[in-house]
Amino acid sequence: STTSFPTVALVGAPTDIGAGARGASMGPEALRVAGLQAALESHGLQVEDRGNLSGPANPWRPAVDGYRHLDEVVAWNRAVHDAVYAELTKGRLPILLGGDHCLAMGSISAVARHCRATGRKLRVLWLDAHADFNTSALTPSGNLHGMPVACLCGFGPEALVRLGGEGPALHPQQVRQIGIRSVDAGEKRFVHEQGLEVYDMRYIDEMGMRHTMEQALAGLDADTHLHVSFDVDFLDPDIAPGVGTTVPGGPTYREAQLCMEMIADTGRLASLDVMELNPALDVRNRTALLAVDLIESLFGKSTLMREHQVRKSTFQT
Ligand code: 4U7
Ligand code: MN
Ligand code: MN
Ligand code: MN
Repeated sequence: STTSFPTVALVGAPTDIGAGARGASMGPEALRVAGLQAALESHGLQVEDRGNLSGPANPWRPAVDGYRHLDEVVAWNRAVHDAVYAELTKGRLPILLGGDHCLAMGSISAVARHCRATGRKLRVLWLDAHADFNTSALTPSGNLHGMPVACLCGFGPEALVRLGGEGPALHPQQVRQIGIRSVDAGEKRFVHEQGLEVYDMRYIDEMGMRHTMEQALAGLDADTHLHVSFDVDFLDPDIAPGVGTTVPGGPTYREAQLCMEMIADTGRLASLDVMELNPALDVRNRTALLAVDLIESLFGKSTLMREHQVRKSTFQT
């Protein structure tokens, strides 16, 4: 059956305030130039581009007490939180165009607040080469794009942990991480201690992407809001060179397509982050074009073809 989506709202957050390389600030425009809006519209979606948020410039300073640019990261995330929350309240499906991955604190805190207000369950799929579960004590870099999952789970500075109001936005059990292949030593211990559900590249190699996604998507129901946080460095750098933190050995084009298609099949996608695209490191906007192609699949590009298949997904009962 054809999935119908609410109107999509594109929200640009042009900053690299939490990253270790400059350039993700150009991500939103590269995604627009790659034709994101027209691509989604070609599948029958209504799309409204809200333009770009604004916030402090990147002062490019060293870490203080384990954080780089904490005040600026807080300011940007407040802007993202307010914008994403406003779109959810209006019944829109927000797509955050990053920007570095620290901004997922703003978007996911808004999604969690919306789910609390509407009594819905929340599941977060974290597609990334990295676990992004560092704290100020564990981080080797001080870069806040390596800490958003920890902060969302309550392990971080007050101003970031409380972006969406009282208490942490997420419980670790609401998160599924896919594609992980670079985790720092202390971060790895903390991931295990907190019981995050991680489908790393070894798991995907052994079990395949289909089984991986069946596991990661198990248990979704009609009351579940599914949020996808897509760090473009999830993808193998051979197909996606335009990111600041490449790690070899990521999902291939076909594996990434299947991942997106199986998410689309659930019919539960309700918000999305597209993060860490760095046009300064890209080759003729190739990575942005690939991201647009994959986002199309996330919104059901291949649904027509799938209707001729007999495969039945385990989560559709
Ligand atoms: B991204 C790193 F040390 N773990 O914390 C860190 F390897 O949003 C990288 O996933 C973080 O791209 C990468 O600085 C953050 C590093
Ligand atoms: Mn990453
Ligand atoms: Mn990330
Ligand atoms: Mn990165």
